[in-house]
Amino acid sequence: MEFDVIQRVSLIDPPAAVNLHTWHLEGTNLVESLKRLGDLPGIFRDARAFALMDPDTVVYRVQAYMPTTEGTEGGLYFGTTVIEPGTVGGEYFMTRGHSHARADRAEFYWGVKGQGVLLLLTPGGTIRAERISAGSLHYIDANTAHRVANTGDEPLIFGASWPSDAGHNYAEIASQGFGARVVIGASGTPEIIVV
Ligand code: S6P
Ligand code: ZN
Repeated sequence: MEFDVIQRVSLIDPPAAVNLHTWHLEGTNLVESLKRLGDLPGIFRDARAFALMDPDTVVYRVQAYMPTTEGTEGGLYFGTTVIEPGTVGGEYFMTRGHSHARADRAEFYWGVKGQGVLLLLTPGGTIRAERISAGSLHYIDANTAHRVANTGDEPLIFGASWPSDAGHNYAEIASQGFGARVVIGASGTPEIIVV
């Protein structure tokens, strides 16, 4: 069968890709960041244990595919986070945690590998916690601060997608804390304590 060709559209590879084994992103418009213990003063409860640890210890790495300018309304971003296993005085390694600068912007997280806890905090102070594991899907509602702790003994990998006009507000969590901490409980398993 023959087609009347008006115009051919060239078939191209997309500008970015996800390695489905490591969830490492490759391509253009990627932004990467790495947080070491020394970059995270004041977020763990046990300041003495924190002071005794090597500040160069890597806690987590983030890669984000940001194909539009930050602040663009209607766009989307895609990211992966890898949190190393470890604790500071029995409190699991975790992300800084944030709400969105445009607080009415929601986000998806999904578990890729490892075990973790997603802490969620509403402006009214309600705290929820969801278990993260390979394949878990987490809808982070608008107006909800979020932080992730790695409760396993291997790196925790999770993916995220959020609006390109969401932005980040770290100041609120930094000054007020999260209201809950994920720690090793008496039985040696993760426990969430309200503080
Ligand atoms: C962005 C999204 C994630 C986090 C990342 C690190 O909205 O929630 O990419 O940035 O997991 O967490 P944090 O709290 O240090 O930004
Ligand atoms: Zn977010």
